[in-house]
Amino acid sequence: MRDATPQTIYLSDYQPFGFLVDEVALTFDLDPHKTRVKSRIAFRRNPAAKDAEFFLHGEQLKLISAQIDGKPVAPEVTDRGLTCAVPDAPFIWEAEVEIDPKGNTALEGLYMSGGMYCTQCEAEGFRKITYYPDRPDVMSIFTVTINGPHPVLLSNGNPVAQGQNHAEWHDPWPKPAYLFALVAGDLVAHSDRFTTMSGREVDLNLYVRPGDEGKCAFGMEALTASMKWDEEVYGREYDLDIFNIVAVDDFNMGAMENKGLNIFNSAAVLASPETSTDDNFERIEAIIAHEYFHNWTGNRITCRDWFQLCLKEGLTVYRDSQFTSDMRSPAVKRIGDVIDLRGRQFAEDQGPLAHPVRPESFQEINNFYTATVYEKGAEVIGMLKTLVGDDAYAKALDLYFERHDGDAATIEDWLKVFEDTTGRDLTQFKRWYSQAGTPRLAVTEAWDAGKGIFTLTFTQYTPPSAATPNPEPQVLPITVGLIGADGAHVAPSRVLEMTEAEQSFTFDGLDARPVASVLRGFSAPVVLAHDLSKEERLLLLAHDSDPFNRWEAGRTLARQSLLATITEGSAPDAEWLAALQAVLGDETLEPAYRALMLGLPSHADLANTLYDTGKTPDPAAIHEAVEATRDAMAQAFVSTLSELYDRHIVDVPYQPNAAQSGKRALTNAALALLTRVQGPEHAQAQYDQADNMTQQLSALAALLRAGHGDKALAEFEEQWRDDRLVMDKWFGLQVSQAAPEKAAEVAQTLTQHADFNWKNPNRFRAVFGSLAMHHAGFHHESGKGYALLADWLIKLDPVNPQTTARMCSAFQTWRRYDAARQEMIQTQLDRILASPDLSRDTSEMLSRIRG
Ligand code: 0A1
Ligand code: ZN
Repeated sequence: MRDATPQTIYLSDYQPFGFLVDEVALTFDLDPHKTRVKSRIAFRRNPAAKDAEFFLHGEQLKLISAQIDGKPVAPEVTDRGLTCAVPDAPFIWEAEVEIDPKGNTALEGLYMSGGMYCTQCEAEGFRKITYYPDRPDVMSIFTVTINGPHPVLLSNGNPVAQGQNHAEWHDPWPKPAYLFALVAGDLVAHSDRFTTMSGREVDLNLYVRPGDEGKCAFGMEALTASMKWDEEVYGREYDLDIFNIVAVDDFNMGAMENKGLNIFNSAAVLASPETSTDDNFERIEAIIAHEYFHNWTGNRITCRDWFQLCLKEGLTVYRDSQFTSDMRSPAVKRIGDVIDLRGRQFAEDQGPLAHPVRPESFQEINNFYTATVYEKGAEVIGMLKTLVGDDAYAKALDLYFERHDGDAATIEDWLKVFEDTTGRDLTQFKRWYSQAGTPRLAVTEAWDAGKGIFTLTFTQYTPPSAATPNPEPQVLPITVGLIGADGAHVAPSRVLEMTEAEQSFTFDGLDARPVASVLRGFSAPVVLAHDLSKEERLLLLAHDSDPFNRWEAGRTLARQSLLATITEGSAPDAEWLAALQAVLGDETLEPAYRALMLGLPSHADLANTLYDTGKTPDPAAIHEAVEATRDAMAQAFVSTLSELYDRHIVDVPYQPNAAQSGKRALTNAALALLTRVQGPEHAQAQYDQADNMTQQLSALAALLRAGHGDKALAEFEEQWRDDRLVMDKWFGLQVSQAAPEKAAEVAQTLTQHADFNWKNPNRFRAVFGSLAMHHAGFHHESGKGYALLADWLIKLDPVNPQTTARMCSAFQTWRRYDAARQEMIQTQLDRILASPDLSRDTSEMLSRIRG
C-alpha cells in the first residue's frame, strides 16, 4: 500500500471503538489468486463510545457485496477502509471480498509460502483479509469455515467439523483480529499430548512440509516443557483442546502467537543435530516458550492499543528468559541477554531511532517491534521484580491474571496491580515506560578509615533525545556487594534504590577498604562508569561471587586493552591476559561461562565506546586491534586451549542440552584461536569428523577465517544444497567471515547464486543481515557496503516493506563515523528515500534515521 501523506498516530488520541462485536463467522473459499472471504459479524453500539462512526479497516480488498441485516448496502470505500450508515439497534454485517494470496509478497494478511496458505495478522494484517475493526481492543468470538483442496485446514480454537476439503473451527475465547490465523496445505504433523494440571487433555501438533518430519522432535519437547513450566511457575494452564504450531519458510519475523495456532518461521522451530547449531536449539526452545507464554500474556490479556505493545512483549520476553534460565544456566543466559541488549537496544536508544518502551506516536506500528519494546521492556519488569521482591512479584502477577483476564489492558493497569499488591507508589518508576534514552550511572567511592565507613555516591544522567528532550531521574535498583582484598565477601549483595539525580549510600562496620562490585546481575539497563583501578578489576575477575560482574570485569579489562591498542597502538594488556588464562583453566567454572569469557566486545561496541568518549571510530583500526588481540590471546593461551579442547571435546552422541552445548562452545572458541597459531589442520580434522552442525559450522568458520575454507565450502554446499535452513548458514557465513575489503564483493557475488531467493526474508537476511553486522566490511572506506545494501533495499521495498524497513536500522549509527563515511551513507539514504512509491514502513524508518 503506497501512501502519499503518512499519518502520525498518537497515544493521547485513543478513543474506544463505537461498536462491540459479539461474534464473527468467516468462510474462506481458497484459491491462489482469487480467494473469497465471507464475513458475518454481529455488531452493537458500544455504550462507552456511542457516537463514533462505523468504520471498518480494509486494504487491498475487492469488495464483492455488503449487507446489513440481509439488505444490500453501498458503503463508502477508500484505500484504508469503509464507512456505512448503520442502524441504532444491534445489526448483522455481511460482506464478501476477494483477495490474492499468491500475489501477496509482503507476507502480511493471507499469503502463500511453499505452496501452502498461511496468515500473519499482527499488527494490522487482518484488514488485508476482510473489512473489520482491526484494532486490539475489539475482541470477539470467531467461527471459521475453510473450503479448499488441501489435506490440512487449520484455524484458531477447537475443531468442530472436519471433512473432505472442508473444516470448521470455533474459538471460544474472545480475541482481537491480530490473533486470527489460518493455514491450509499439504502438511504432515508430528503429534503429542499434554495433560494440564486440572486434567484437560490437549492434542499437540507441529505441522511441517513433507520432508521436515525429522526436525520436529525438539520443538515438541520444548512445547511440553513450556506448558509445564507455565503451570508450575505462573500457575497458568492451557485453555483449548488442541495446540497447533505450523512451520513456514517465508515469514518476516521469528514466530507468531495466534490463539491455538502459532505460526513459526521454519528457522525458529525446525531442528536436528545434523542441521542446527547449539545456538539454534537454544533459540528455538526460547521462541517456542515465548509464543506459548503469550497465550496468557498477550492473548487472554491483550493490549488496549499498539502503544501498549510492551505490555505483552516485555512481559513475555521476561518470562521466556526466566524459562531459559531454569532450563539452562542463569549466569550464561543473563550474560547473553546483556550482550544482546547492549548490541541492539543500547544502539537504538542512543541513536535517531530512540523511543520510549511505550512509544507515544508512530506512523507504522510494524516499525515498533523493536529491541526497546521487547528487550528493554523485559529489563523494566526485571527491575520491578528486584524492587518489590520475588513474593510480591508473584502476588502481583496473580492479581494481574485475575483482574485483567479477558481485558485489553494498559501499562497503567499493569503498574496498578503492583501498587495494589505492595502499597508502593510507582509514579516515578513509570518513567521507564515514558522516557527514551539509556541512563548513564556514575559512581564514586569514599572511605573513612577511622570510622570504617565506605560510601558510594551515584549520579544518574540520561542524555536528551528527540523523543525525550528533558529526561528526569529514574528509579534504579543497584545491586552491590563488597569484597575484601583477599577476594572474600565483606558485605553480601544489597539492592540500593536510587531515585535522585545524585544519591549516596553507606556501608559501615568495615575493617578495611573494600572493592565494590556494583550493578551485579546488571540490575538496571544503564551505562555504568565506575572508576575502578586495574588491580580492583583483576580482583573482581578472579573472585567476584556474582558471575555477571565477574564476567563484566573481564569484559571491561578487554575493552580497555582494545581501546589502548586502537588509540595508542599498545600491545594487548599482559595482566588481563594472565588473569583471563587463570579463569579459563578453572575447572570449577562451567564451560559455557568460560566460553563467554573468551569473547571480546564487538566492533560496534568499541565504535560506540570511542564515539562516547569524543573520538571518531575508525572501523579498519578497530578490526586490526581485534585481530591483533585475538592473535595475542591465541599465542598466550595456546597450551591451555589445547588442553581445554582435549578435555571438553564431546565424544558421546549429540544432545542439545546446556551441559553438552557449553562444552562445544568452549572447544569451538578454543579451536578458533588455535587455528590462528597452529594453522588449519585441526579445524579441517574437526570439519571432516563432524557429525553435527555445531561442530561442522565452527570448523568451517575457522577454516574460512584462515583462508583455507574453499574446499570445505564447496563440500558443504554439495552436502546441504537441498536444505533451505542450512543453506542460509552457508550464505551468511561467507559474508561474516570475509576480510573487510572483500565483504561487499562476497555479498554481491552471492546475490548471483541460483539459490539466492531474495524474496525469502531468511535468505535476504542471511546475506544482507550478515553484511550489516560485519562492522569493518559494511563500513569499509570504499562505501561499497553502503551502496550494495541500498541497491537491494530499493529492490525489496515494493515487494516486502516490513523486512526492508527493519534492515534500514543497519544505518542507524551513521552519525558516529567520520565525515567521508557520513556523506556516503547520506547519499545512500537519500537515494532510497527518492525511490518512487517508497513504502510507509521504509520511509518512516529512513526519515527518522536521517533526521
Ligand atoms: N508477536 C510476535 C512477533 C511478531 C510481531 C509482528 C509480526 O508481524 C509484523 C510478526 C510477529 C512475537 O512477539 O513473537
Ligand atoms: Zn512476543
